[in-house]
Amino acid sequence: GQVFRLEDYRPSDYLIPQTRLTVRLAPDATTVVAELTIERRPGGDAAPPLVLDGDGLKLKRIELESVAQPAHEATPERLVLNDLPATDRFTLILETELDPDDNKALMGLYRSNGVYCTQCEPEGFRRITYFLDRPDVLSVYHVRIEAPHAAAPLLLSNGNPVASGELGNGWHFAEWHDPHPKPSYLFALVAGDLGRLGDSFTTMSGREVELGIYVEHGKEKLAAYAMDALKRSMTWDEEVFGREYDLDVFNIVAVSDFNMGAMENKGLNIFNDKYVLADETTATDTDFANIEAIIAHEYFHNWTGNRITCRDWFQLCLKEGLTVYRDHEFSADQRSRGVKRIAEVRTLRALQFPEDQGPLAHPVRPRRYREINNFYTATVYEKGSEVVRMLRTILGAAMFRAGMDLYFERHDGQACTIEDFLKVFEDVSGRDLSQFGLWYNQSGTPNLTIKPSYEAGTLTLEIEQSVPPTPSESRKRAMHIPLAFGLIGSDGKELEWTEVEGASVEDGVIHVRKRSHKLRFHGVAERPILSLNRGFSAPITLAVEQKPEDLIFLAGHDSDPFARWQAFNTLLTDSLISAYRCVRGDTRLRFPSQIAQLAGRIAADASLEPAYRALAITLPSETDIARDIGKDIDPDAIFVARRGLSDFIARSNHEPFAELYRELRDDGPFSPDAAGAGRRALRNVVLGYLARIEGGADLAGTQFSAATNMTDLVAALGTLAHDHAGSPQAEAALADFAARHGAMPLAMDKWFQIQATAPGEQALDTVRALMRHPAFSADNPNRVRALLGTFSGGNQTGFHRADGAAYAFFAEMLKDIDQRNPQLSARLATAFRSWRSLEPVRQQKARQALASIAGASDVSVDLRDIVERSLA
Ligand code: DPP
Ligand code: ZN
Repeated sequence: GQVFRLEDYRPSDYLIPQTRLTVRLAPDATTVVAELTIERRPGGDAAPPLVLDGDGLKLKRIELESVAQPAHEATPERLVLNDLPATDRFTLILETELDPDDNKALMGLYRSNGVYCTQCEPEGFRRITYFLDRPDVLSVYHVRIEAPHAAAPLLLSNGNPVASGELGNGWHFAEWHDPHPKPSYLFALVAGDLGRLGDSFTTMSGREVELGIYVEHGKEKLAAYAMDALKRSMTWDEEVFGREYDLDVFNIVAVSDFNMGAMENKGLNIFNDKYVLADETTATDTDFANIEAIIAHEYFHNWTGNRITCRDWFQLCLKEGLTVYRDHEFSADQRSRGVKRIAEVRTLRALQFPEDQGPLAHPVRPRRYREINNFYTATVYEKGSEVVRMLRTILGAAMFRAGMDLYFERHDGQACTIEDFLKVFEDVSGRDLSQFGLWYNQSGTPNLTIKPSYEAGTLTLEIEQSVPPTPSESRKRAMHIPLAFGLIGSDGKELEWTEVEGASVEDGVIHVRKRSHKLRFHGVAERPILSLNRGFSAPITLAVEQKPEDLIFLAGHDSDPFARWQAFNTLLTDSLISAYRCVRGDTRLRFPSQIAQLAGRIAADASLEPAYRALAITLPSETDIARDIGKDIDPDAIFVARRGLSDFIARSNHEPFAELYRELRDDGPFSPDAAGAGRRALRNVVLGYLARIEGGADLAGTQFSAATNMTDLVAALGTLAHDHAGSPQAEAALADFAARHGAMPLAMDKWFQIQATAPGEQALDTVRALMRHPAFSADNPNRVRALLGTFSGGNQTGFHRADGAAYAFFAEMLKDIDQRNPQLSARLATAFRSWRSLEPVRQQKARQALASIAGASDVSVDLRDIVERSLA
């Protein structure tokens, strides 16, 4: 396939300042008339051909400056006009015909549950009409939608509504005008019969904005939390970034078939319904938190993405990394900052670190791609956010805000690059950020090795940085790593120093810029305990010689919540890895009793937030452990080791945990807020431990029967199905859940997920059987992700069974899904990304499965790209 390269960028020869669309909707024959005002780019070549992008299009009619059928070449993929008017500006009219019902790729215009909707990012608009479908071509859109009134009383597009009326024969129309020039990927259209939850918002300058969230009839109440999150997001962006909304209406539509989480189309966000619909009986606390974050994320794109967009798709992180950073900050302000940060780091390590450490590694700003859809990755999003966070750490809050203000002022209405973004911060601060810029351009997770020593009032830190080689980048340059730290004395207080040499240290941050530093802190009163990478100030791995006593001390005393959590997590990881070695070496498992005592102390420490305590005593996942071991992985041995530690902690804390479980019972009314969620989280982690000891199945069964919210219900169900699989309690609970929630697909996803992640090799048969369940659909991305996605990504012993049967099955499923939805199959295929870190037998089986996809003839560019890069 074709490879696109960053260095090949050049501006388009033509611009399209205005786009008028008339869309006449019918399920299998929708017509789109596009009236494009086209201009030669000032200063461009004399009369280059006009080449418009298409994807599977059928051209029905073409008219150039009122001349019908001008000379042209049209294929489904391209429209070329060589003879163009001599004028600088001309009008091209194109009519295309689409089949929304046949569109299972969910890109372009399609129908989901009877609702017409669009998804155009990154290259879906070219499935609607021929266009310069690239983000640096900004156009003002005027859209007219026509449809039968009965099937589609609701007609929405971007911008403000300007006209509507009846057409006779039961048809009607609506016209929308979006005054803000935008790239085609932000175009959206929705038509259907939906219910509405309405509200309004007064902006900081006193403008009234009408807010609407559209959902299936009867589900309006389930949008209340999303609406609340939207209003809080609008206020927050005004207060924290000075950004105000800029249209008269802001609409959100929830659809049930959607490849992504949501899409930030100007004034008309389209959402996967999983991230809109919630009440306590259908959604977990995690769902509520995700809804809050994604509503905010898409809303924040209005400035970081829409008003200022990307010059080309290599710059995707310009809008995504920055907007993730903004939604993280929002959630931190709405909830608990410390807890939020720990959760972010866990996600980064679970999703981005394996990407950076495997064959799919790429820089935050990639330099080449075959399929841009495959670059909506944890590296672009989550690491991209970490880079913005580091920038703020380096510059300080005030300078960072000044840079953002300049960014909005200087680049409003433009399509920009990462260089433009970095330049505003250089300009406001006078600093040179060229070394910092490597974070965008160099892939791989940097490692810092730190050797501390203390003598006569001087603390010496020998710091070495290295960035491991990644595909097509064997040699790396030294990076600027801001390492937040503290020196802690034996009384738990921060120690001072009088002088420091060997690197610049300011505001509690060591600026590591060279491959090696020898850092000396003078005038330190006693041997300090080192608290390093506080708040996870840099997305790196750390290797520090630190005694277990020091980690125990930090786990009990560090004032930085992340570092405190990290200390205990390191202790847990270390003992899990030693246990894993015992399992593989056939020696008896042993765990230090201090770990169990500390877990008990943290769980019961009322001075700490329950949400923090829950995170602290949650064991690293099997995937976390595999990542930290790094090579020759035997997932079965990891399972045994982890279960061993879990049982050990549970038995050592039986009484206090039982007591805590009783104490945390929630009798009051449900609230999805951080405090309520935190109590439930702690209680359910404790349930997970108690379930491992005698009477555990009854305890979980009782919680299942008594639960009044989805969080407690699925926690109990998961415990039963995983720890007491096949027990009467587990069977009864699974049946009961399906009976109660069979009609609510989003709830059934949880039921699929729990069964798909039940440990052990029988999970494959379970998954096969569930694919025939009436609630399952191989066309719906949420269903597929709930069953096949969680099986491959979240069931280490099931997916990686030693005979390779699950790999072979999964490869067949990918080829099948790929026939309809390449984006989905390609995303699922990333489950193989760490195959080389498996032990040799599994490695061989995984390679065979990948090769069977690579060898198939009718594989999409999307899936082929992932598979071939994985095998390379
Ligand atoms: N919908 C995706 C997001 O908001 C792509 N823009 O991140
Ligand atoms: Zn985004």
